[in-house]
Amino acid sequence: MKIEKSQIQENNKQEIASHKEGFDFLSNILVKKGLDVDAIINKIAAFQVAVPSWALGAGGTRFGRFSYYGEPASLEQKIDDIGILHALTQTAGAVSLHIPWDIPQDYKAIKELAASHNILFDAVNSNTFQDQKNAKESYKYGSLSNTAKAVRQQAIQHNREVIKIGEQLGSKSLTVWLADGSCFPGQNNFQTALQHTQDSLKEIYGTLPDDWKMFIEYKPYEPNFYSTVIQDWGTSFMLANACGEKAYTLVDLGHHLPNTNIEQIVSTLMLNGKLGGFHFNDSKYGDDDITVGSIKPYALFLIFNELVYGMQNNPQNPELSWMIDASHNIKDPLEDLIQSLDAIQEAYAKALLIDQDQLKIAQQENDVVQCQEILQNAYRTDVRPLLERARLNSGGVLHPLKSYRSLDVRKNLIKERGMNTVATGL
Ligand SMILES: [Mn+2]
Repeated sequence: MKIEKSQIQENNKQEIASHKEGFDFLSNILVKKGLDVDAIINKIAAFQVAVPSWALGAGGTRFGRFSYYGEPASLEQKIDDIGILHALTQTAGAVSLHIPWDIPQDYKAIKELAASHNILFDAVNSNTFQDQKNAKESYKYGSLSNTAKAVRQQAIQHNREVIKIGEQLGSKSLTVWLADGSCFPGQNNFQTALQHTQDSLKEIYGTLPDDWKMFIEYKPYEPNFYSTVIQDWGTSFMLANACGEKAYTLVDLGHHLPNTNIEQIVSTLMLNGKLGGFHFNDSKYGDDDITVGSIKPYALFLIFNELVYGMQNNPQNPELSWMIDASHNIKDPLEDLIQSLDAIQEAYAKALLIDQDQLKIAQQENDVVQCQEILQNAYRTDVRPLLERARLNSGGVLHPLKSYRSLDVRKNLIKERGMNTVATGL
């Protein structure tokens, strides 16, 4: 299914009057505050988030998996699904491939298909947390950190192949997330495991093309429950520095222990020019991977405040690779992604409203109350009309979820693909 321009125009026709009313009201308020509304809308419109190829099917837990039907059975169908998301939201202009789940069969055809949806290829993701069929070595006891050299070499070789696949698609970055660690005290020698990991990463980094970046993701626990080799941002930062200037830390919102001050981590990394990638999701207890902004929207706003500050003040930090890294156990994945994209845009828009000059003055005067007022005034603003206008200007729909439902997208996908297709992934 492909959403046609005429369908978008038809959907917007019914909503345009109420949108204009809401937009004019908000725009007046913001202009009176001295904000450049057009500049804010342009920034929102330019903000594109990659959708990972594993996010288009129903996610499972270790207890079971419930299909949402009409799932994409091939990489082509996954890209078509992102095309639907992008046509409606104009925010999902990139795909992040997971290898080996989504190795293209025909590169030229896949590139053409993605281009027809205006979708770029963002970071490619390696997988050394699962054993693949016919693999010689097993990752049961780790990959890049494994005690056996043959296993480490297999994992290094896999990452090199992922880079080669990415090069053929126009990707410019590799994301490495390791499940390596230990389940029981004494199982691993921490120093040996870390040293092996650093040496392995350096070998991968050595084959990275000049215009590529390597993102090193961290996570405190799971699937290993006693220790993880790259457990936190500090370890990732240290490894990135050991590799070189093209290596960066990747922050995944769910990969922190409860109540971690993620906004401060973001800020520290950007000051040092080492924040490269960013994965969105939300969590209540652990790496729950639920819809962005569904649990802690204020925390997301505070994180965006630091991201915006960094984007405006840290030329030493590169442009970030943004990706949604969530799974959908009981929702239609496309509806869940629409909600996540919306929450991301909303937090970003609110952060753009923060009066940075006034905040700086209040901070210098140690006016703690005023500092909080400035942040919360921005946070309490209903910015949805700005998001609508950004989508409208880019050719998307005013209300993506409503249009998704009125266009019967899922019903059409089931008709095209059948009930029982299953997407590759976990
Ligand atoms: Mn992630």
